[in-house]
Amino acid sequence: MRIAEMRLHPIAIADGPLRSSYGLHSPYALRTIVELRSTDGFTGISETYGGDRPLAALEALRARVVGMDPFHLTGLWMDIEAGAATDAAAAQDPKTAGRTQAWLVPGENPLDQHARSFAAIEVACLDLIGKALGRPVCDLVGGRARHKVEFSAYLFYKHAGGGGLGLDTRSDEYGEALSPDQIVKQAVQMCDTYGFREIKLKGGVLDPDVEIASIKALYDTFGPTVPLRIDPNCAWSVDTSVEVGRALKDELANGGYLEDPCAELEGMAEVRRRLQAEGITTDFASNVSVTCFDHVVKAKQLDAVQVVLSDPHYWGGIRAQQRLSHLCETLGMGLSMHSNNHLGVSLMAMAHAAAAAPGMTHACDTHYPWQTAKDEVIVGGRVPFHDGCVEVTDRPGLGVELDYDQLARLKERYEKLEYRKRDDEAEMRKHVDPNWKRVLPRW
Ligand code: GKR
Ligand code: MG
Repeated sequence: MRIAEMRLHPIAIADGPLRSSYGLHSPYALRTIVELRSTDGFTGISETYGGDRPLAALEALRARVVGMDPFHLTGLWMDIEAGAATDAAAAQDPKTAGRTQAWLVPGENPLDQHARSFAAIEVACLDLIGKALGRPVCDLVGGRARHKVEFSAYLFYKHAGGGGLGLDTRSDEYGEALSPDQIVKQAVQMCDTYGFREIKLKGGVLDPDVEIASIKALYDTFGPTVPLRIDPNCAWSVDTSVEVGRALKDELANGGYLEDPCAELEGMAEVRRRLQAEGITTDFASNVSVTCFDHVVKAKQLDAVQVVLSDPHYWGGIRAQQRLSHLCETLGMGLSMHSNNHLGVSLMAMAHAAAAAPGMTHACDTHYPWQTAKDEVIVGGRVPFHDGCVEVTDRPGLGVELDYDQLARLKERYEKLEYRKRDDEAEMRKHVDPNWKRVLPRW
């Protein structure tokens, strides 16, 4: 079996005005659907980051991918990693030089572009192989540790609006959420709809006192059996992180965690040391300071992070996710999963990756509730959740197929859009504050 054809489909999916320390989400999030067709008529698919840069990076692999045997993923990784020198060159670009993930929006970091491109091809190859053999993706990497993968409610402060533009505007399912009460309302609604039993709040948006009050209100509503996490994406200084950690010592206990309170591992290590000196043992998680295997080792040495956020999209795919799981188990670290706006193809890749990773200790993040059926690209519509879980069935590959009519609509929408990269800062200036700039730390 060989890969006969690679098709790249840039798409745009409606997204609400969600806030984070990066700024404001645009009315459409950008994604790319990858389709690989084999010489014997099978098709494998994957979903990854969208816009010009990720698309160009995948395009650059076309000659290497077309003609390859989809089983030969190790050689592909070696070639792509060797080419990562080009990423390093991109890192010298004055616009991004010296900048880590703390300073760049996800999907726009040149340092992990090679891992993101490889992951997109790897997942599509595994889907292709699974479809050819009639076996689910998780079986191709040794089988599953669990049949159901648990996800968490992912709450956002947001302005009124459901995303999309003009005649394509979505209704605002969750409403505005800029206060603790509105966040609780959002949480109750999301947990009722999906059955989630763990909750994450995206912070770094409002004054830390309001965010502390939001977590306390969630704790009062859901009680100590629902683990809570807050993630300000590095918006706080070391001192502020210590104050928040102190204020939320009870609320973030019992399986919860403080995620990327401040920038860089050294900062997180200091916050951890200072809280521990007061007897506060809250776990710290990261998807900003820990984005590759080297970082895990350093995070462990500094005791800066106790829970690593995996994500097959940028850690290098489903097999890398499994290696990360083994590494975290070896180092005695917990494992959760990060997410960005995505559709059902990504959701199923995340579910298979988590199913095949024995060391998952926390429910995975997902932005899925923020997208609607109108934007789903898979046959049969949205992936169902039961009790906050996605079932990993025995259906071949990822277990989903592309709906080509939907794909065409989402591509047409992408073509009409003026922007080609995620720029939450620009969006913030357009709609909230004409002078807004992302500053770290903000508080
Ligand atoms: O969607 O705005 C967002 C999030 O802030 C996302 O970009 C982050 O990558 O979910 C992410 C996180 O946990 O940092
Ligand atoms: Mg995070």
